[in-house]
Amino acid sequence: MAGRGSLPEGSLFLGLDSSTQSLKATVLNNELTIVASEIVNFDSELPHYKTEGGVYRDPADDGHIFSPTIMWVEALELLLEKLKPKINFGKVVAVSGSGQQHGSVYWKKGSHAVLSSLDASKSLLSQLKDAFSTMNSPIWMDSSTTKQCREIENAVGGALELAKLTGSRAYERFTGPQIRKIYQTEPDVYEDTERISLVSSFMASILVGSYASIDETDGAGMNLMDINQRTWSKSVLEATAPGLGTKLGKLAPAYSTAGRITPYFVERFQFDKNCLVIQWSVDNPNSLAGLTLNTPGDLAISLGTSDTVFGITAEAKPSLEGHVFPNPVEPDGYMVMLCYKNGSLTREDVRNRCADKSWDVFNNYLEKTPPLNGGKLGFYYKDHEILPPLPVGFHRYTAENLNDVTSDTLLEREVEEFHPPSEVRAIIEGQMLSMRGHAERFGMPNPPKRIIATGGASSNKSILKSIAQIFGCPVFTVQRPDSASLGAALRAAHGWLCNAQGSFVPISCLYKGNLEKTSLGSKLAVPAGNKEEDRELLQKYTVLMRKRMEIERRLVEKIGRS
Ligand code: ADP
Ligand code: XUL
Repeated sequence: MAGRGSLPEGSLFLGLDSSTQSLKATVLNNELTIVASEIVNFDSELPHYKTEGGVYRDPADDGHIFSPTIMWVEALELLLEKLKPKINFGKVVAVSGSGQQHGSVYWKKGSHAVLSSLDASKSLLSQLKDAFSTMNSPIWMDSSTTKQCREIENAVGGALELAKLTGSRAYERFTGPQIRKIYQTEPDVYEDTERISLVSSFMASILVGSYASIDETDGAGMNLMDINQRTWSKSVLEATAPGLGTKLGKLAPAYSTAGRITPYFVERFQFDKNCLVIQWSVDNPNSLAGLTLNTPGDLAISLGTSDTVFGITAEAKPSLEGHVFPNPVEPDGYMVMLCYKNGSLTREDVRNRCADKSWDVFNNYLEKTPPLNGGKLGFYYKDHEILPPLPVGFHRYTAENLNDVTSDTLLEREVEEFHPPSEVRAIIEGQMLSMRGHAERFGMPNPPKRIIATGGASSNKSILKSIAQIFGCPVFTVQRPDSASLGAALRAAHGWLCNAQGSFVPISCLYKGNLEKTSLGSKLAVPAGNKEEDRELLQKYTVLMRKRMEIERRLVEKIGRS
């Protein structure tokens, strides 16, 4: 038995991240050093599904975006095959994971029997391909449930009431509105479903060979869980679909154990039969764990497929904007978050149109255009945006009297296009100004003590430089941009320790006083400018940010979803 905070010598902890475009793995040893990592990219390594960026977009139903459920199963098998030569699975004492939030899986009646009797001589794909009542999983990028959102909000007394109850007003991508849409438009599918999993609990279910619980943190992204009680809310369940409670099963805290790994993985991949599966949770909160975010003044910015901004808070104070989720590693704490749909894929679009499909050219343009971009403000929505709720479309403006920093009444005019280098700067500055404006409005730290950047685009130093200038604070990064799978590996260790101690143990016990010797420590990537000219620039960005928020408000009034 290990002492408090210590992990068994030679043990390994596996963290997986089932995200929009890929399935990733990070393996930590008992000193919390990364010893292996692996990735399966859905588009390029599983090309037979013909996904783009891991998803399908329905041409006949605007905003309907989904992924083939079985692709995630095949990816799991492939990832473990790729990881097999790199690590000894027999040394893995605990595995946990992270899933893209909100996505849901519909298990067909009778599937539990299939799941609990997997045959190690056959592939998972062949055994689970008929286990679902619908082959496609609605995912977080979907925005086709506005009607269902309004119905659920109205049934519980309005948007703010729903936010107070569940942590967020109704959002199209949240699982409750998605389930209601299936119940209304495909009643046979709903009827034929014995269990609804989230991406996270779905993957955990495969590993334990039984239906795993939805964890409380991921549950907060459904518009179904009472955020204070951490139980399903009866009134919202009733407003969503009949008989829903029995299809959801029980909730569980993220640090609890889902079960032991099922014999399938012991026989096929030589996992130890005592290997624990710790509850899977959701990606942004897993990143919060992986970034060891525990100071209220810190802000994290994740630049993955989605862009998110998040921090921690002691109390849940939900409002009409942003989301409140339980903190996955701190039972009494919460995290607050903002989410943008037009993240990396929309930046890639600008890169492909304006910068020869190359990040080097993109960065060169970003570096050679001056900060503030001569007052150019761009709004780039390649997909229907979440924040603000605006439809597909690009809007470009130039603010005119930017040198008058005392003026809050900048004049702007709408323009057709920017030349390529300005377009590149406009998409980066625009997103960071929006993040700063909304984070301040949501009551997140202003200015933050520091920002920790993560996600695929956080490897881009030129983008990090803009973040530091616009927020006026230093920007840190962690060893690898994939903090969600790192966080999942750390949570695997945390769950293992809680299990060994027989009760909750603070996660910091694992690394207190030792963080810099582990793979979890963050490093300064861009310092905050402290010269007079940096302060002047920050002031001008503040003026430009207010202008942007004002234009955004007008756009929402004119063309926004309601
Ligand atoms: P996910 O949220 O699906 O886990 P990732 O965090 O893996 O996504 O990020 C993937 C994205 O990272 C890609 O879509 C790509 O656009 C972006 N990316 C990778 N390298 C760079 C770079 N040097 N500059 C900007 N973006 C990058
Ligand atoms: C969060 C959200 C996205 C997904 C991406 O609410 O919708 O960040 O979690 O995987």
